[in-house]
Amino acid sequence: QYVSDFAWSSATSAYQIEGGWNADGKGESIWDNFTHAGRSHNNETGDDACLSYYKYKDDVQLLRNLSVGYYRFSLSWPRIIPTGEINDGINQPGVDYYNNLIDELLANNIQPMVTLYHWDLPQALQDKYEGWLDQSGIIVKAFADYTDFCFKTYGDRVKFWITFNEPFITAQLGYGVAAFAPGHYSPGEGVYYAAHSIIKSHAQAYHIYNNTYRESQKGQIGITLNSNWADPMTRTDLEHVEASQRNLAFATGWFADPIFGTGDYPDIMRYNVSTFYLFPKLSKAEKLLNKGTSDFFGLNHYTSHLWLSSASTWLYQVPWGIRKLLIWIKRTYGDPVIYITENGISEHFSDGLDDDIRVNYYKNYINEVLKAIKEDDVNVKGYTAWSLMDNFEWAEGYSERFGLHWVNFTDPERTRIPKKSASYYRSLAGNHEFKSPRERDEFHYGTF
Ligand code: PNW
Repeated sequence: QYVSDFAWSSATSAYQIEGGWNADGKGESIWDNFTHAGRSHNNETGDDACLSYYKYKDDVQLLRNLSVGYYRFSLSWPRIIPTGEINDGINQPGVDYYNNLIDELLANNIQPMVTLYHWDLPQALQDKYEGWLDQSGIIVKAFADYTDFCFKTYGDRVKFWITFNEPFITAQLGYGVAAFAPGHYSPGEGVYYAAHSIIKSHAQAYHIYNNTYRESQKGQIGITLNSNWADPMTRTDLEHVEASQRNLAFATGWFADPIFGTGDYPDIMRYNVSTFYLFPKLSKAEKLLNKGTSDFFGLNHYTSHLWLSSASTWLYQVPWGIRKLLIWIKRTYGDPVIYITENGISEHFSDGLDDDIRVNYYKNYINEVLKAIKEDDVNVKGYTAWSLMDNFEWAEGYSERFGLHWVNFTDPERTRIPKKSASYYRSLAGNHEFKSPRERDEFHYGTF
């Protein structure tokens, strides 16, 4: 009675941990530009962050001590290709940094799970083409060339690729309300065009891998979507049930329907949006290109609407929400393989090593994942704790800590210390599989 081959993992992203923002020929990213303009909390930046550009070997030892078999990290596009366009040249020291990290992981028996785009677009692509707003095809081509280079360079050792992390957040926060880089304000219209070129870019990268590299490299490639569970206030009132469905379609279906479903945007979204704004169309050929372009459903899940809170204004603790969401994904998208690529909770900057809140969060959420696997037959193959260590939390700067390891940001060495949650997580991952006994189902899952 256990789930074997379960992938236990922990995650970070390049801009949030690396530092070395202009080291050894790295190009500027939209997050360098955004934070240097003072647009994050307290004028904080990722210029140094956790200094993982220099301390990656220490990070690998943290992972080893957690007993995880996988590490999810991201590649910084401008560290590899400074202007974003491959014809302008690559940056060899940046390429080597990831070669070294990957080799160090494998030498320690940890498999890399590599995200190709975790929000740090080369600034030059934003300046020249308006980044993801570009509809001419240039941005899609630039991303395709970059991913092709990565498959060619790292694919002999990397067997798990994620094209985009949370395109919803890029579109809405980056090009909608301007809370994230590049800080472009265009809610209601720009957001749909940004999403449009991201979906096309994802599909291109998938096909490049599929056609050119899959056979020899034998890896898998997919996308990671963020999704909150939207619980209807009552199940007996159709209006509330429909509101919940609408929320899931706008937040998750926006990307999941094109990639895991019909190839096209959800109808309900097109009808609602096109009443007020221009809503981009996917041609018949594009729909075919989108459909089925992910070997797994990468899921980042933190919260549901709306219960116990945390240090992040948007994050409420609702363990059973993850189980309902997993069941919804299974039913809506034809029972895909699911990897949970992020789950976790924040504390305040002043909080320390006794992170009981995080221990409880992981205990309760992972227990619900276990129920989804055992009771509901959801095909979950892996679980990833966000984050390996405290890091630069985007617009919130260093004010929120998500780490299993505590980082001393006033120490030039950025010392990392395991929190209570690190030993708790180790106790789960160290078994390499789920062995806990079944728990009885206390909820009723009949209505969606
Ligand atoms: C995700 N929201 O971001 C990202 O993938 C991580 O880089 C990040 O550190 C982590 O979750 C914790 O925030 C999100 O406002 C950022 O709803 C903001 C939101 C959701 C996810």
